[in-house]
Amino acid sequence: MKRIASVGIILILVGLISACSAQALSVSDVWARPGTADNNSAVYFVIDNPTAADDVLLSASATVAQAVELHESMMDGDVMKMVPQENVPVPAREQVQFKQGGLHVMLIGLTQDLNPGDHFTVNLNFENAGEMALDVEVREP
Ligand SMILES: [Cu+2]
Repeated sequence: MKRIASVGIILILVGLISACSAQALSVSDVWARPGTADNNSAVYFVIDNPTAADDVLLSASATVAQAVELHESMMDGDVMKMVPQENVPVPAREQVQFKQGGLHVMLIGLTQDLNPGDHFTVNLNFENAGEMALDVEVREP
């Protein structure tokens, strides 16, 4: 009887641990617009933070561009302009969308052509979740 009880407790603990590990920050729907060498492109995705802790996207890096910046597009009167972001907060239990006309990872000065179907890597650096390597697919918008 005692033994059955302790097995039960162990199963509960295992269940709790796997529930916790499933609740990690994740990034999905990763894609980039096509571009040619020396021009610019942008990377889009969705960050999902199911955890109880706020996180912050601190920076992004990639070898396919000379510079990589966090930007947000916004309307200034009739003109769409891009504003560099020092970082992007990802609050607890929220999703943050990087999408056309909004937040994006700007690839400045491409070191190679990006054609539809190509894949490359972008690294995101989060305050809590740490470094995350994304497989990016180039796609027509
Ligand atoms: Cu931009």
